[in-house]
Amino acid sequence: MKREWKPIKKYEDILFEQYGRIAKITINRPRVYNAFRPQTNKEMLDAMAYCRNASDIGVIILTGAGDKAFCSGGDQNVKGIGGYIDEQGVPRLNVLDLHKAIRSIPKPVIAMVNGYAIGGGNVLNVVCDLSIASDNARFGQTGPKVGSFDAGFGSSYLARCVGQKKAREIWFLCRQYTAEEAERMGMINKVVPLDRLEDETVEWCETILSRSPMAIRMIKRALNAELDGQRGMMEFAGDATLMYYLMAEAQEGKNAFLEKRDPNFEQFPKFP
Ligand code: S0N
Repeated sequence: MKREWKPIKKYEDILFEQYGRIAKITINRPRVYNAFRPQTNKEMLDAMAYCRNASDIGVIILTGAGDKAFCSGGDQNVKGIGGYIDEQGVPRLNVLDLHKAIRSIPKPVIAMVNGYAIGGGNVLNVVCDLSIASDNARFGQTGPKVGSFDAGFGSSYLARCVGQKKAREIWFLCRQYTAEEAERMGMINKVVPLDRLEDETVEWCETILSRSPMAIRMIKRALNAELDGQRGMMEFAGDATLMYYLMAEAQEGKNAFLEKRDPNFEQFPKFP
């Protein structure tokens, strides 16, 4: 089905569009197989911040332009001493900020993998909450071959998904895996023919959108907290506070203070 994606904001390296309550971020650098440079990550971070604040957006799709690549990782043309060189000449690894944003946003992020997901491109796939791939997709890490590695979520969360032995194989050997292999090992959720990729992904989005947003939010937080340590607990706890603020019990405390009276917490039930 042909959908009319409405542009949200114009950028240089990405497309940022919306269809109903679904946002789509497309890395639009097909000439380099959608490799990212600091500018690309800066723009994706800006789009993610928009999605976080927009109450009419409930789920985000991350994909690449064309039918060759989802993302081929860091743009080797701008790799310099200390990182990927931005337009001011500063070396950056700001893709790590994007990883944090994907994990932190309290809405599901789905990787729609339409071709190669290699190096930092596969890390992006791994970091997303869910991954749906076309049957032409290929997955792999290249770090130890091209002078790089991701010892962050690209290792730890990958190992949670595929197991320690497989994660070590993926990183030590730097092989490529087919979409079917990636699905079997738990690196992605589903494989579909390329011409079904967007339909399938939008169907998953619509199912998620029909579910309770607070329940989805809390489950994402809980699943993250297990790996994310104190930061994960902080985000989980922040949402527990949000839920408490929504209760009459919390409002009674604030109202009593403003009305200069003692709070009446007796009225609230003590659950077993
Ligand atoms: C994707 C591959 C396998 C496709 O092979 P194929 O089909 O033979 O096409 P090519 O002719 O090789 O490529 C087509 C054109 O695209 C350009 N290109 C491809 N990838 C890149 C890239 N990453 N940077 C720049 N250009 C790229 C080709 O040059 C070619 O253009 P022309 O025709 O003009 O020559 C194959 O292309 C491939 O293997 N690509 C390299 C993939 C790779 O090694 N990527 C990893 C790079 N490193 C990282 O991603 C590290 C990420 C990082 O910064 C990081 C660091 C710390 C912590 C976390 C991270 C993180 O991101 O996770």
